[in-house]
Amino acid sequence: FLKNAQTIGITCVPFSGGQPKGGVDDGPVEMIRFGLVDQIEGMGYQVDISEGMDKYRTMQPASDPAVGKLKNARYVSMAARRVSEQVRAHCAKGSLALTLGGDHSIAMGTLAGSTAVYPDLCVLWIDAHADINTPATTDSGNLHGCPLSFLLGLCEPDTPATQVFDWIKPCIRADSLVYIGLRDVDSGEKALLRKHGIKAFSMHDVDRHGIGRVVEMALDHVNKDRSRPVHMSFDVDALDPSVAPATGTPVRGGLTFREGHYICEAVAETGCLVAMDLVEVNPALGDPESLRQTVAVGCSLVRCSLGETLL
Ligand code: B3U
Ligand code: MN
Ligand code: MN
Repeated sequence: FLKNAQTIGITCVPFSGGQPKGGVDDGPVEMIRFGLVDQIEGMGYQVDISEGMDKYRTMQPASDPAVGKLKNARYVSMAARRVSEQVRAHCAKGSLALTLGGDHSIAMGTLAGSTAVYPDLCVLWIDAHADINTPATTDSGNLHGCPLSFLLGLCEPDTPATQVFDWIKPCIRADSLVYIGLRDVDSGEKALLRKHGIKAFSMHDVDRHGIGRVVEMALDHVNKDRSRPVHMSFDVDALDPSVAPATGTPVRGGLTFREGHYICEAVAETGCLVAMDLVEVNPALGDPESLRQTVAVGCSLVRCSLGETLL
């Protein structure tokens, strides 16, 4: 694959069906309104935005009864499928696929799309949560807590849930995924991480080793010689709520402003980034200053991932 893409292919996904709080579907429009496109063009990239802001909202089925415990399963599946086609098309053109969410369930689509073009890519999942619940282990039934179980092929086979998501084929190997930032992981998820030997750097590890060492160890685990394409899925709730307050499920004790940016800078330095998701910015939560701060930090993480602060 070609390192350092010159075009950024943006997919805006105003979608909130993977969790119960409205407002996260306004994440993309707020980041664009904040000037993200101009900022990226100002860095010397071409920007290719595929479509408008209202597509996903209009896809909600009239009736979407629970599938087992899963809420809005048909809606999430249809939206993610559309996302996968957009991301796949960007990657196929050699653009870096940047997806602005939306809740994290859309990563079912972004990773299905990116891995279709780059089957050998590795995944950095930056999050307070592990998002690896299966349809059986989820307590909440919120699909933003489940995308990785579908992508890794960990769901219980032949259930109504796997039928709704039958278009998702297992596309990520357990040893190609690494987490940074975890601090709120369900017991069923911990069992899955152990069972499949999935590498995870929690906030405890960040405290112990420092972010520099953690990112180096994370990249060494999935991308030893920095030759594989990287898809980074960045949930803004990985950051401490003092840094990114406007998000649906804030958890205390998160990454500092610099730790979050350091991850993005180190990934930019590899030149291997082919896809990035920036998700769970919810402009409806908190006061106007919380909103401004969270949107600003989201845009700044994106720019750093594209190399802004490298000298
Ligand atoms: N693990 C819980 C909570 C959660 C996951 N992702 C977020 N919250 N943002 C769940 O609902 O699966
Ligand atoms: Mn997440
Ligand atoms: Mn999260």
